[in-house]
Order: sequence, then C-alpha cells, then structure tokens
Amino acid sequence: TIPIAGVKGTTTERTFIAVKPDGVQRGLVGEVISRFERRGYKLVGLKLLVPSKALVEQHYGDLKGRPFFNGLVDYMSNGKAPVVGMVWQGKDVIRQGRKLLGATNPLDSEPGTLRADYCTAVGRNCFHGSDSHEAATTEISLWFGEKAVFDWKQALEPWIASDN
Ligand code: IDP
Ligand code: MG
Repeated sequence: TIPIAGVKGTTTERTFIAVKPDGVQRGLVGEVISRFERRGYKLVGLKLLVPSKALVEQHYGDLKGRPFFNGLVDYMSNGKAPVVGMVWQGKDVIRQGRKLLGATNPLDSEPGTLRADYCTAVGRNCFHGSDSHEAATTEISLWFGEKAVFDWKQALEPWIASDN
C-alpha cells in the first residue's frame, strides 16, 4: 500500500483540499469539484463536517500566535456552516492544486484562479490546499485517516496521465 499522501511526483500524489465555511455558504463546493475534475484529477476522499476547535488548531498549528489566529479558528469551527474536505490524487496535484486556488490573499491571486474569481479578503478566501507533500501527509491523516481515503481505478487515466 502507498503512503497516505501517495508518492510525490507520481500519479499517486495526493493533496488535501477544503472548501471553508464561507465557500460552502457561497455555494462553491461544486465549482471546486468541477475544476479539479476537469483538470483530470481523481477524487479519492470527500466529507462534510463541522471541525472541532482542536482539529482546526492542529491544522493551522504553524499560524499559532498570529493576530488573526483566534478569529480563523472560530470561523472554521463555529458551525455557522460546515467545511467540505476533499482528497485529490494525480500528477503534481499538490502544486497544481495551489495554482488552481490562487494566492492566499485574493487581491494577489491571478484571474482565473478560484480565489481571484470569487474572493476579495484574505480572511474569507474560501479554500484550502496543502502546500507541500509533508503538509499533505499531515492534513490527510488529520482530516481523513487511512481508511477514509478510497483509491479507485480511473478508466480514463491512460488518456490523462501518460507522457507519450
Ligand atoms: P494558505 O491558505 O494559502 O496556505 P496560509 O498563509 O497558510 O495561507 O494561511 C492560512 C489561512 O489563514 C489563510 O488561507 C487565511 O484563511 C488565513 N489568513 C492568513 N493570513 C491572514 C491574515 O492576514 N488575516 C486573516 N486571515 C489570514
Ligand atoms: Mg497554508
């Protein structure tokens, strides 16, 4: 069996993508799924949940101490809307996923990216994506766990993922 975030640089690479509560409120779940699907990526994990404060604090552990940290944790976990978590698999999906989302601050995001197309505030940037293979490993373990990720054979894979 492969590692939980797949093997970096191969077609089994995996990333954790989430639609945050503002994105769910704004009806952007389908849009995110659509953009990753049409790129040719494979959905191998999907769940809707209100994360606990503890989960969000762990997820954003590297931001602890920042002035916006408490507000960020509250907005993610207060239950006014759920989070939709996804695991996507495919070649270079971690870096490409970040590109599909766009820069953290939507005012710096390139047009055509999700954040530029739908957001104007860094505190309401609607989406999350793992920023490295190490982060993907931590985040998929935290939000899903080994048993909640379901690999399946994508019939189109030879048409999408071949280099020759
Ligand atoms: P990322 O989501 O693009 O990886 P990070 O720097 O890891 O960006 O920050 C995580 C999240 O924290 C951002 O997506 C955003 O929701 C929030 N955040 C980051 N910087 C700020 C800020 O200056 N004000 C408010 N929220 C922020
Ligand atoms: Mg980050």
